[in-house]
Amino acid sequence: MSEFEKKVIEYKERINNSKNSEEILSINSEIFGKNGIINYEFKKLGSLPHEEKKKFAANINKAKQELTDIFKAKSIQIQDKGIIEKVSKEKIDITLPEKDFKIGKIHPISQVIDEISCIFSEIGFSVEEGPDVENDYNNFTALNTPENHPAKDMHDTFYLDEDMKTLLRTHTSPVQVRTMMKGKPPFKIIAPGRTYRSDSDQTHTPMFHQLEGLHIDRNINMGHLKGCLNYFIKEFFEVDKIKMRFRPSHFPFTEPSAEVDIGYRLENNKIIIGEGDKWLEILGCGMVHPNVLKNCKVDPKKYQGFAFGIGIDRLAMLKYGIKDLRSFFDCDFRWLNHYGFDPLDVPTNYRGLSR
Ligand code: 2NM
Repeated sequence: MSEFEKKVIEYKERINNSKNSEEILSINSEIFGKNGIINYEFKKLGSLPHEEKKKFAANINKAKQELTDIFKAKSIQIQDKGIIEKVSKEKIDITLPEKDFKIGKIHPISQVIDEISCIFSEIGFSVEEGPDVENDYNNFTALNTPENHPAKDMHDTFYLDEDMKTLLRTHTSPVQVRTMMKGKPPFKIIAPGRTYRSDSDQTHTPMFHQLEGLHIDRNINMGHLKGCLNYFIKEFFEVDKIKMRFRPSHFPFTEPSAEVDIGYRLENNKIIIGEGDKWLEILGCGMVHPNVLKNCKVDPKKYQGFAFGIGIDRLAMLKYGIKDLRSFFDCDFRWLNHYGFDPLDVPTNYRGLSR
């Protein structure tokens, strides 16, 4: 056996016994590198007699191929081992109990928005959203609000620039404006979301939540509005029958306009909705003003419809017996743990909205 053949056997063994990629790479350069044994052997070719050259070269190439194959196989083996080791280190035992396990809760306002969306989706309304930062046109002008209207006053509206063109929306109506502008009638949407007014006391927070609805089609009238609201209030309070009354009112964007009261009574200081002789104001509504339709590129000669606006926070307080409006925004974990909802218990109509 030649010196070269002995070396080849030795290297095969060393490759097979190598433990990691650094080791195998250094062996690789000892074999195939510039000063490696393969090159060293090939250099001897020049001094050999012609008839021996072919056999000698073939012998080197055979060894080279064998070493290459072993090297490749061993490399893959080392790589796989590395992956297996890494994965087994990263493995977590999901059957072990978590030490500091805290379950999150859904905020009552989010819960109520989900409930309301669910109720209206059942009768064909879809949910639309828009930005909190609005322009003066979408928030006021398009909605038929005159330039001198008190709502536009600095005391009520948070303006974000000096020329009073950019503001925090004071209601979600700009969402309806955007919806009408970008689409074609009929429209049947609700728009829940955050709204802002410069007002802060026991019953007002500067950020609050509103839900507005809009139904525009060829022959929509106040009968449809009454039926829709009657259905909504019954579903929301999860009662079979409710008392409801419409009082004439005024909004720039509707004509005629009304405020809606629902009947209730008190039992041990708890509000019972649907019976009794007390009245609670819960929402504003009306038939969308023709000027609003015109401003939103809807032809008032062909289309008409109703709109309504509800304060979500007060509705949530009523339904879930929350006494202080400001507690909604205190971010007190103990409060949320008590009043919040199970994240996996999503409201649905068929199995009940709230449990
Ligand atoms: C209310 C009361 C009455 C209302 C009107 C519109 C729009 F964009 F269609 F003109 N959206 N919402 C509306 C009508 C809101 O809130 C008390």
